[in-house]
Amino acid sequence: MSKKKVSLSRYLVEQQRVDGHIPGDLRLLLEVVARASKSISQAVNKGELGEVMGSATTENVQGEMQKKLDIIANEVLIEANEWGGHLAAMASEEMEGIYVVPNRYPQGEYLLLFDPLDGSSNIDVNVSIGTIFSVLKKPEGARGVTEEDFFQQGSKQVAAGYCVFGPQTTLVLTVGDGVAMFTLDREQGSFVLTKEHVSIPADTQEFAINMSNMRHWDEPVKRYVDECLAGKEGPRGKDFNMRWVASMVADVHRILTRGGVFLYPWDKREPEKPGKLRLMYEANPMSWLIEQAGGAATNGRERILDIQPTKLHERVSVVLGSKNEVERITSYHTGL
Ligand code: P6P
Repeated sequence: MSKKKVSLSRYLVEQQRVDGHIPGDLRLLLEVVARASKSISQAVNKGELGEVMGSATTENVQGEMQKKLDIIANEVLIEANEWGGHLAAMASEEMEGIYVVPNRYPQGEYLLLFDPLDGSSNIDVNVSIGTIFSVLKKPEGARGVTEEDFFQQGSKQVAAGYCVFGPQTTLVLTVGDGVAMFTLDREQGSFVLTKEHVSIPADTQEFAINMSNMRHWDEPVKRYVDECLAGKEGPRGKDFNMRWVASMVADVHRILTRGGVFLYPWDKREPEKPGKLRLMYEANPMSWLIEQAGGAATNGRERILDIQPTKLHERVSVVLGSKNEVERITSYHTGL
């Protein structure tokens, strides 16, 4: 007898009812995000057939040329979530300020943050991309909602995840009870549980970094990568493999699936910036997933989830993945 298929809805109901992990409104929010992810997957999968490829004429708040699909994904997430009564406001990589739920809809107690389509430079070359999301609670007693209400440490997240649009469309989620993966069954149109209690090996022989930036790195990163490249004959006594998809969702998914370490460190190209990746809607959700799967995530010196944000789009240096590897890299930075 084939194993009974557990849908995302059933998993969330059980997390709500059996484990008491998530209130009804949070379950509703996650169902809506999953449904929006299916719509984004459909648009992404159309490729050239959907006339949504190529750049739009606008730039986003980061000054990056927006791809039409970036804009579509952002709109899908806004429209799917604004009317449900579970959210107070949203924040997106594609929007400068927060989006407060319009008065015509009931306000909820959650704050939703997202990178609607991360890795968008890969859209035109048909390489995996994804939607990253993070859920916070609106501060108790706050009347209305302001940008400052979003400035909470990543350790305050109540849910986090991503949906990777690759050979499969897979939703990866944590509500604080480990990491579960749901693969989209296109015939049924529903996400089906395909892996839970995801666990990352503490050691690895695979690192992910954009090697073309080597001359710009700080010494601790150069030391770490040089030791990996020295292989068996070097101080690590083992050979390493390298991967770099240039799509954080794809690189993190590989690490959750088979281990590894991912680095996007500070480099001297833009010394005033701590790194390229954004804290609130890229590093924080990915770091919580990695920690929930037994891995670690630091900015090279401190736990990413402990960083106190001061700006919505602030950037951060990221080292995440197999615990022992992250601890080694962090020790090279701190000397501890
Ligand atoms: P680079 C995609 O643009 C992104 O924000 C992450 O998904 C990815 O890890 C990184 O930037 C890739 O950056 O400099 O290698 O193109």
